Amino acid sequence: MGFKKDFFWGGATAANQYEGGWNEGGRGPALTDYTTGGSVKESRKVTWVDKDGNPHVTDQIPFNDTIPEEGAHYETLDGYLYPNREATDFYHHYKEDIALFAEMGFKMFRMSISWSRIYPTGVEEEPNQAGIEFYRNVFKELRKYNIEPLVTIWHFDTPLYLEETLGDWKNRDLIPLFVKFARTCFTEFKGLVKYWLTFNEINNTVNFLPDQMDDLYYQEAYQHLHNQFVASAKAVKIGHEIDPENQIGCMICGITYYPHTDDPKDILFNRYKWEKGIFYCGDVQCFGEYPVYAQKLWDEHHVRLDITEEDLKDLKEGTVDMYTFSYYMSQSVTTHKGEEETKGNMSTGVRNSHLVYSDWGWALDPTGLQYSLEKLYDRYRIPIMVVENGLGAFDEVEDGKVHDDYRIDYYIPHIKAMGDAIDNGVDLIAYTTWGCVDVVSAGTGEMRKRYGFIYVDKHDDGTGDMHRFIKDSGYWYKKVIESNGTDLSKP
Ligand code: BGP
Repeated sequence: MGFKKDFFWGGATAANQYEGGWNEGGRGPALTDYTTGGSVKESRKVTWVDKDGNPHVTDQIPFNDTIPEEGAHYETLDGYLYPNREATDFYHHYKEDIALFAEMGFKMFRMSISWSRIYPTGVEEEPNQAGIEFYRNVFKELRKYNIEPLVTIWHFDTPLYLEETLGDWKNRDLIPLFVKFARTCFTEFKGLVKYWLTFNEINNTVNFLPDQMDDLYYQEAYQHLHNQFVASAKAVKIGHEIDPENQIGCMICGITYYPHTDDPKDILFNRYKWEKGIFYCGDVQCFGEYPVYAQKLWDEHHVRLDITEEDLKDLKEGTVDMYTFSYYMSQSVTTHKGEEETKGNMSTGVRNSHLVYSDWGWALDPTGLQYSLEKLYDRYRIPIMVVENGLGAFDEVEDGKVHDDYRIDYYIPHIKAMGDAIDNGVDLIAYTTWGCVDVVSAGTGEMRKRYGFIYVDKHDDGTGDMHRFIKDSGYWYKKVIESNGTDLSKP
């Protein structure tokens, strides 16, 4: 069996981490433009001034970034670098980069559309034509090489104006604004783009929330998610009306959870982790209604959601065509105290002695990918894509080359795991590796956490001439694609 003949091999990126050109072509700012660089030890910050003009620097609170005071606004402060602004400058290098993707034989390229490039504040009546033109040129360039675009409509970048004036996604006024944006994308790029994802890693909003957060925080997080579910469902419906050929997916951050011990309490706890962290979002987006266990999750934090009859109808009518997810790690979870916790950005859970951890504390676990693929396909029975997977690592340039064997060693068992899942019946149709070209890290804002098959000369201090070249892993991936996943041998 193995990979299907028309399997989509490729790579993935996101506008806020890759595109740059933050203040060009009529683009409006997004919150990521006011988020500083950080590291595995030092969290990223957002910078802002209060109504009296006093500067503030606060830790970025993922998925709830509204500034705490009325009259405050995000501001650039001296002494800080804002790496997402220029990122690795796809804006000015897209032709070169797409030619490199083509050289590696990509069949699919995942990217996102920056909302504020199409609607600079989010509230304009008419879209920014220069923004539309930019993406149209990109899609035409991809088509020139027969590379299928896979487009994420929202990848962590709401226009700043909406963050400051409406308070982000906990305000349901964002729903019609997003729907307008999505409609514009479906209309303008009809015939150029067929595969779409509505919200990137939509489950992050609650999956990474510690249980000890207060009830208000949970109330806002679940409302935020509900508003995104409705926005996504409406977009799916409109996308199908505009072009029945469109295939539209959800996108879930796919962590594989394991019970750390055989204590039945851990087995049950693990099941709850899957429900809250992974299934809650997939169930709503694939089945069109809230699962039975949702009430329990809300009750745990006294959450009372604003859900209208119309919302329930929208959710039913806007179910997705594909299930897609990112996969970087598994996590072992336990109810027992005193176990050694893993230390890494975005990761919680306890150390699994069977696994090796990346320099950023992520548990490397290809078997976990097979486990998730089989479990998720069995639940949803719709085509499935792995739209992010990869190794963030320190790369050294030697004589204009990067010998990144460690990255090849990472990919080989992950690709084998996908092949095994396919052999066991999973309808896997695409694999787009994360950060196929070096991009700014979402979690830490670093450049030195590199994932790419393509190296970009850009560094944490903002220096670098942006020249690009293919690393050893990129030449290896080319062979993998040519052989449709049958030749994984190392050079
Ligand atoms: C996912 C995001 C991506 C990406 C990736 C790697 O959560 O969808 O945007 O960045 O993780 O994470 P990081 O960049 O923190 O290494």
